[in-house]
Amino acid sequence: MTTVITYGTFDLIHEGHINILRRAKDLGDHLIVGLSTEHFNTVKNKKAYHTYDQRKIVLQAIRYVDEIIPENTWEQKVDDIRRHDADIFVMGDDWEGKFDYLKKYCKVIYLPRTRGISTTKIKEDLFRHDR
Ligand code: C2G
Repeated sequence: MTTVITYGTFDLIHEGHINILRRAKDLGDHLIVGLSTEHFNTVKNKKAYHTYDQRKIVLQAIRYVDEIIPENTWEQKVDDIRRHDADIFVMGDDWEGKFDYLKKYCKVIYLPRTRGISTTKIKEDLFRHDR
């Protein structure tokens, strides 16, 4: 069984998130998502609209997601990869190169981001009543 792992906040789920989750799952048999907690969002200087529990409920309903673990720190990835015996680590290419240190533990793949959509853009458009 090929286990794939990826991480993110996954707030206000949109097709960019779905695209990366689908492509990540297509690389293996079992996809684990490290879901950023409120604490870690603060570390990332990110404010999620939905709470961890709300974002987890949404992720759990996505067919590509097999398992969800909390993401609390930058440093936990090595332990996660070892503990879950992950074969492939996937992130969008906005993170290109940032996680190459994980190549010692598993394959590292950066996939092209979906252009034209982001949680920030959704919030800005709604704020401007563009949509
Ligand atoms: N993504 C994408 N296309 C978009 C938006 C996001 O492919 N238009 C991808 C990102 O590249 C990332 C995943 O969707 O791989 C989740 O994105 P975010 O929820 O914004 O997560 P991020 O803040 O990048 O957190 O330790 C890693 C961090 O937790 C990543």
